[in-house]
Amino acid sequence: MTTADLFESMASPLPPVEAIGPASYLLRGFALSHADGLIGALHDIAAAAPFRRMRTPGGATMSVALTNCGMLGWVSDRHGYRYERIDPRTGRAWPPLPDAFSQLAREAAVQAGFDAFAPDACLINRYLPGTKMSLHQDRDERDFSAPIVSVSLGIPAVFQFGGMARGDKALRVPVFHGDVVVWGGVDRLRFHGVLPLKTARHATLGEQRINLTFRKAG
Ligand SMILES: O=C(O)CCC(=O)C(=O)O
Ligand SMILES: [Mn+2]
Repeated sequence: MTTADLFESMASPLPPVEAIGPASYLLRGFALSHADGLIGALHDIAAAAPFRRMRTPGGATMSVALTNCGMLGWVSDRHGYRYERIDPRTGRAWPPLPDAFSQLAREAAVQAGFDAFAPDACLINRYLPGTKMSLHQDRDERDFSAPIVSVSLGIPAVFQFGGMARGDKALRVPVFHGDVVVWGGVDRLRFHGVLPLKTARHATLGEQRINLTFRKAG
């Protein structure tokens, strides 16, 4: 047995969990073994409900492109932010949440101490180099007792995890392909965002980052 094999055999079966708040966790590599399945399902979702850049209520175009799967999809336009059952682009229901998606989200939630997470919405963001997401709270969901489960795929990014006020100092958490961040409970309404992405290339996804956020919206 080589030294590398020895360390491999000693490795914990569970990926490392790092607390980034009282009820917030970074699960390094948690989605890695599921990543190929997730990416396969993503292609089908994007074929049925294409990525698009939405307008904010103020009239600006978001830099990130998005789509959704699940019973409810998050949308933004000049009337505001909200969840809708019908994709305004296609006039059809959003594609269903694949079982592999909801299972991963539930398992990640359990690792973070949130049992019985039953997501009904998955917002899928596509970041190209240079795009970002400004600090915001996820507050369009009906009740805040369920956590948010956020899965990173593709090129790296820096996730900002702030406080309850927009001006609070934000932690900078580098997130890589397969990493999962879960926040809920007392941290559910913390401000968060993503810094502008540096150019990079991922073996499967190329020059992009895909983020899945699972929510209980309805
Ligand atoms: O891309 C991320 O890591 C965060 C996405 C996010 O906060 C959102 O879609 O509300
Ligand atoms: Mn968010």
